[in-house]
Amino acid sequence: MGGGEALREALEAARRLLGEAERVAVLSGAGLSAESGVPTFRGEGGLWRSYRAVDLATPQAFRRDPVLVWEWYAWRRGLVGACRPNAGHRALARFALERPVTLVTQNVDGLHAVAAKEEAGGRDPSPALPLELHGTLFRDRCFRCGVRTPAGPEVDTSSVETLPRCACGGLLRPDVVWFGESLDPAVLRESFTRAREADVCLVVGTSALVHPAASVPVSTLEGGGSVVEVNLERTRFSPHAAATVLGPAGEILPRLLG
Ligand code: BJW
Ligand code: ZN
Repeated sequence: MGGGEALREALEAARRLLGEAERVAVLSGAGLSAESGVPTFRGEGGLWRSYRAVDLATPQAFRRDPVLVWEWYAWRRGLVGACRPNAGHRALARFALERPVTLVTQNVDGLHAVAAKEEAGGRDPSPALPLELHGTLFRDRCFRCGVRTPAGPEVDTSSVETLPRCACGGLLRPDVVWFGESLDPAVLRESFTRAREADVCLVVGTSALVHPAASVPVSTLEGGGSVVEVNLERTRFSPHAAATVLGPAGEILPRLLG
């Protein structure tokens, strides 16, 4: 079977499953934003190819060297802040505005929300706003008391004294979830409940290696639903998917959901 024919068949199977589904959950990962210019974590050009996660994305790293960690996040805020949603985000936003869909994302880039607002026009964008499992780059949280605040102006990373601080005196940090940290229990509970109730979980652009996020589609399977996957390559989840559509999310999603 040629590549073109395999793609058509997978797309057709996926479209049929989504067409028959009453409720849909979506789990997105970094691959969805790759075509917007946001770097992924693993694989070619991925952030973890050039940077060590333990030096940057753990509470221990922040305790050891908050300036280094903030330098990395200030750089990423600049990079991601200049990116725009792509056709994949837009297709998902339209889909969620029209159907009973819950978007769950591991991404911290805020691009689902930008697409939701743009696609909603004057309507209420909330059905297309995602549950953000790993938080967001564009909010701060106190490393001492946990209070959340909108991200301030550009962070001055010249020394620990110039880093942003909470009213309690503690250092602020980006409100993302680092390795070894718990995910927000309310967001986690809601994500798993919605996934379990879904007839189909659409898994887009994630290597499905990081837990507990990677277990969201497992919950759909446990609830009797099926999984449709969109990725450039097969993942460890592919053997459990009813359909795996191989290709760039920005091209596949509009065809799948249009
Ligand atoms: C495209 C594409 C295109 C590219 N179109 N596709 C159970 C088992 C084993 C380990 C654990 C476990 N439970 C907990 C753990 C430990 C740990 C973990 O999972 N480790 C594994 C790596 C082994 N988990 C945690 O620590 C979590 N906390 C937790 O569970 O707390 C309780 C606890 C604590 C301690 C011990 C036990 C329990 C927290 C995880 C936090 C993850 N944080 C990060 C950083 C966020 C902040 C930041 O951005 O700086 O989140 S890591 C990074 O990985 C980021 C992502 O959200 C996450 C997932 O990555 P994603 O989205 O899958 O991206 P990639 O790059 O991996 O994949 C991209 C995919 O797209 C690829 O497949 C490409 O092919 C594809 N693609 N272009 C379509 N155009
Ligand atoms: Zn504080």
